[in-house]
Amino acid sequence: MEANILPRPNLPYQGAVAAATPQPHSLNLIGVGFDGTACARKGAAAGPAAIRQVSEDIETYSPYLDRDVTEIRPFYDLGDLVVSRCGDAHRDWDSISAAFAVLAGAADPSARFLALGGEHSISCLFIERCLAQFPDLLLLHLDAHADLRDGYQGYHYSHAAAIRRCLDHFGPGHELAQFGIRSGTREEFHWMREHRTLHDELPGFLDYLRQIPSQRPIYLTLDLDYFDPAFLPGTGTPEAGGGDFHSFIEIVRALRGKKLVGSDVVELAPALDPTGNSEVFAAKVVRELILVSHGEDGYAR
Ligand SMILES: [Mn+2]
Repeated sequence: MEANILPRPNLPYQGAVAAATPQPHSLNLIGVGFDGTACARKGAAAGPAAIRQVSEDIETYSPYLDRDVTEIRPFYDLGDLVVSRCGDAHRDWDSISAAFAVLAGAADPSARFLALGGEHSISCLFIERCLAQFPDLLLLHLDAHADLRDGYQGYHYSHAAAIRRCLDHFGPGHELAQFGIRSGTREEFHWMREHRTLHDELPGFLDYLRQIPSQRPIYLTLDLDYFDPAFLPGTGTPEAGGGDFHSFIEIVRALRGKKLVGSDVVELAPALDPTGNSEVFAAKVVRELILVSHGEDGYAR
């Protein structure tokens, strides 16, 4: 199985222990540097390495959660999933998918993942695993885009189809809730309204999050273009009118005490922001997700 993982990261995310295999009853960070179907501007392949590197420069303590990544149970950084770059995004996707199947197949069901993208299409690998594990999984989707297209530009697993590919595996007990969406086709917006998945206002969304039973498994997929490009320009398909860091923190705080069983942070394209601010922003977002993935007892849920 180690053959499917790149050599251990020289520099794991700050506070993480480098590991070669997914660790049970623990949070496991893993990078997937794939941006093969990115339609506008590529560069998300470099996201995981940038987040790890700048994580060294931010504090381990979160004043928002009053917790410190050095004080929770050990969490792990597996490095990056091997991504072939043959130039054909279809074949590259197949290789990622096969590598993930080996990794997930060997992982104990209690192993939790926090995936670092890469483009948004990679999320469905991790979400599919959680949908299979938890018949009542709630999928939270923060994004600028609806990502409900049934494929895009010839790619079934396009990043513009990230959520649609997850819906392919939805059962009757699964639920989708979306926030931040401000771009899509008329059909996508009709679908979201018809299925009442889209939350328009932050206060209402926070109320919705707070009423989630503490034992209900939740997966959070965060496309960084959820944030306004004024704050985070380093992403492939920026969209004006987005959220700020404070809105994200309110969401994270509403998830405290909940059962977050998986998450991902995708679409950071470091080269698109020469100031370097976007990757620092993303590393801080990841810190909050690491912390909120652990219960008050310090264990991953
Ligand atoms: Mn997306």
